[in-house]
Amino acid sequence: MKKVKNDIILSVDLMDILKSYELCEATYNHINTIKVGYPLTLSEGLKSIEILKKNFDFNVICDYKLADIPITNEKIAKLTYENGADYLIVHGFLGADSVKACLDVAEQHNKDIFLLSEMSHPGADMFLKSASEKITKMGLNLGIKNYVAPSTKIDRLSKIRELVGEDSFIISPGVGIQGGDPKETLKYADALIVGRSIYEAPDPEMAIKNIIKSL
Ligand code: OMP
Repeated sequence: MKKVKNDIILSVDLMDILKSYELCEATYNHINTIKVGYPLTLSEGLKSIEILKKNFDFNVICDYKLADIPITNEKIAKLTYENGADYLIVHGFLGADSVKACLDVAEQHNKDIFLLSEMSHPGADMFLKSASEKITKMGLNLGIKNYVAPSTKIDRLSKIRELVGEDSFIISPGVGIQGGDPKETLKYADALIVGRSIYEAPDPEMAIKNIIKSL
């Protein structure tokens, strides 16, 4: 993963390209990486990736949490990279062949993926938690260097760090509104994913500055 400025990835989960553009305009001095996903691209199309990437020179992580059979994952990954995404978030519970399909497409485009090891919401404890260490080890066997792990469950985040080692890059969602603590999270993660605490704030630039100050 390329260096994430100020260790903050802005999650642009708005459903309007103009509002997303304004959000990026207000915050781009403080960040170099954004995450977009279904909310924006289903509303405004895949072209939203290039619009934000080109105008602000961002690295873009596309969050589709890919979870399908290999051939379908392959098609979605191809479309996403062709439309400007630098990274794609991929679910691991589908197994090695589905993840490998994404990795292969990433390599063909000189891009990369993030493997979702475990999730930040309470419901993830029902099924995903018991599989997350196996998923992470599968990722390591596939040579994956980038992982997503939750800031809301520091014990799980630290376990995943222990598994992947210091050479891997972990990005961590769930700080702020979901309850995770930014400073504590960065003891184990390389960067924070932050959405509503910034884009729902009355002054997004002030909100991002305050998070940076608190780290
Ligand atoms: P906020 O809770 O508004 O900061 O947004 C968090 C962002 O991270 C959203 O885009 C979520 O879809 C995403 N996310 C999680 O919240 N939890 C996870 O376990 C994984 C993700 C993700 O893969 O980005």
